[in-house]
Amino acid sequence: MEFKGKKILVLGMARSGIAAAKKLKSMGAEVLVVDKGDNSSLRKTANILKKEGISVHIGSQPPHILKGQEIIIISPGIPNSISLVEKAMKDGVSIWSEIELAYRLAGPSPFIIGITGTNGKTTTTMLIGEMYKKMFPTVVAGNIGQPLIESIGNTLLNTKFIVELSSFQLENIIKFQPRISVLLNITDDHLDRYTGIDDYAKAKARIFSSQTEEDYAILNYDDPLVWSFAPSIKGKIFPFSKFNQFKVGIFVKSGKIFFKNGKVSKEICAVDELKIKGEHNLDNVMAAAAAALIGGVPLKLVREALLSFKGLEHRVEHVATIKGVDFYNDSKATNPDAVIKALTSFEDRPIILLAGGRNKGNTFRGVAEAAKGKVKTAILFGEAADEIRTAFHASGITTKKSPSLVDAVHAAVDVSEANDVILLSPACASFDMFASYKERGEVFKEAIILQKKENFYGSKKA
Ligand code: UMA
Repeated sequence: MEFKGKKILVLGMARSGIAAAKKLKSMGAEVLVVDKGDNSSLRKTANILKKEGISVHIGSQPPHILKGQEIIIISPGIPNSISLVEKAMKDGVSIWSEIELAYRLAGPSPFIIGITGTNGKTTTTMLIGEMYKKMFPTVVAGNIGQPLIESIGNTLLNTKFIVELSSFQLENIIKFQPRISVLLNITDDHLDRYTGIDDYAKAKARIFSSQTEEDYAILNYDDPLVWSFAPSIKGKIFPFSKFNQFKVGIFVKSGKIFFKNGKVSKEICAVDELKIKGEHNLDNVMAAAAAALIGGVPLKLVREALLSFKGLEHRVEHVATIKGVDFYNDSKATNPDAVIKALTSFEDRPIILLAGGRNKGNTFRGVAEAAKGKVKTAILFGEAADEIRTAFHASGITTKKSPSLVDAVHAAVDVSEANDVILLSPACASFDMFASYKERGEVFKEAIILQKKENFYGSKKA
C-alpha cells in the first residue's frame, strides 16, 4: 500500500503510536502525532519525533487537527467513544489500529497467528512462539508489549507472526486476517470501556471477521460464550476441550493430550509432564499445540517446547520459599477470573491473598466465592480495597487493609505459618499505584527479597 504523501494522524504517543509514526514517516507519509497528555516524558518523546520530521501536538486533542487527515492510527488505550474519533468517523476518516497498519504493510498474505481471550493470551502467545521458533523465522509481538509494526519490513518471506491481540486492538481492524485465530475464553473484563460482556465479546470476535474458508479458528469448546461464535465463523473450526473428544480437535483423554485432524491422530503428551499447572494452563497448552501442529510444526518440536516451558514472569510466578511459606507473584491477574484461576493452583494449601488496585468495572463476588475454603486472610490495598473487602466479608473471609503493597507483604508475613502460600493476585489494574502490572510485580518481589535480607523470619518467627 502506498503511504507516500498521505496525511495520517497517529492518536496516542506511547509504544503503539511512536512505532506507527516512525514507520509511516519512513514510508514518506505526512505524519501528525497527537496525545492529550502533557508531561516531561511526552515532551521528550515529542522532541525526538520532531527531529525525525514528524509533527507532534500534545496536551489536547482539538477537532481542528482532523483537517485533511485521511487515516487515523488509534492507540489501543484510546476508546472510539472520545469525541475526536466520533467526529472523524462522521467525517468518513478511516480508523485503523496499529495492528491493521502492520497487516497492510506485512506483504501479500502474511502468515499470522492471532491470539485473543480474556486470560492466558500471553502464555499461549509465548508458547506458540517457542514452538514456531524451533522451525521457522518467527516474530512474537502485539499486546504482549511489542507493537507488531516494529517488526514489519525486517522479516523473511516465510516469517511467522505470532500476535497477542487485545479487544482494544481488535476494535479497529478492517482487513486484518490471521491464518489461524485463537479465542481462549471470555469473562468479565474492561467493563469500564464496554457496555457489557456481550459488547466486549463482540470486540474479541472481530478477530474472525476477515477469515476465509482457508483459515483456522481454534476455539474453547468448554466456554459457552466463545463457542457461541462458532456458527458465524467462515474459517475451519478447530475446538479444544478438557471434557469432550472430537474427530477434529484437540482434547484431554485419560490424562493425555490428543490432536486429531481427519486421518491425522497424534498423542502429544501426558498432562503430568507439563511444568505449567492449573486447568487454565491446560487450555493454553492445547490451543498452542493446535496452532503449531496446524501450521506445520512437527510433533517432536511441539512436545519439546511444551515440556520445557516454565511459565511467565508475573503469572503465578514462584518467587521464594521462606520458612515453609511460598511466595507467588501473579501481578498480571488484573481481572477477577484470573484470580479465580490462580486460586486453583495450590491444591489444599492455605492462601494469604494480596489483592486490590484500580477496578476495571468488575464485581468481586465471584472471587470471594472462589476464595471460600482457600483464602485464610485477604490483605487489601489500593482504590478497590473497600469494594473487595465488602465482597470477601460476605463470604466470611477475614480481611486486612494496607496502605501500600510493601505494607501488605509485611501484614501477610505477620499472619503466615509454614505451608501457607502468600499470593499477590490483585484482580485489578495497577494504575492507581504503579505504572504497570510489571512494576507492581517487581515491587512485590523486591519486598520479598528485603524480607529475606532483613532475616525477618529469623527474628520474628524462629
Ligand atoms: N491518550 C490520548 N488520548 C486519550 C487517551 C489516551 O492521547 O483520549 C494517550 C495517553 O496520554 C498515552 C497514550 O494515549 O500517552 C497511551 O496509549 P496506549 O495506552 O494504547 O499505550 P501503548 O504503550 O501504545 O500500549 C498499547 C497497549 N495498551 C493498552 O491496551 C492499554 C499495550 O497493552 C500493548 O502492549 C502495546 O500497545 C503494544 O501493542 C498493555 C495492556 O494493558 C499491556 N493491554 C490491555 C490488557 O492486556 O488487558 C488491553
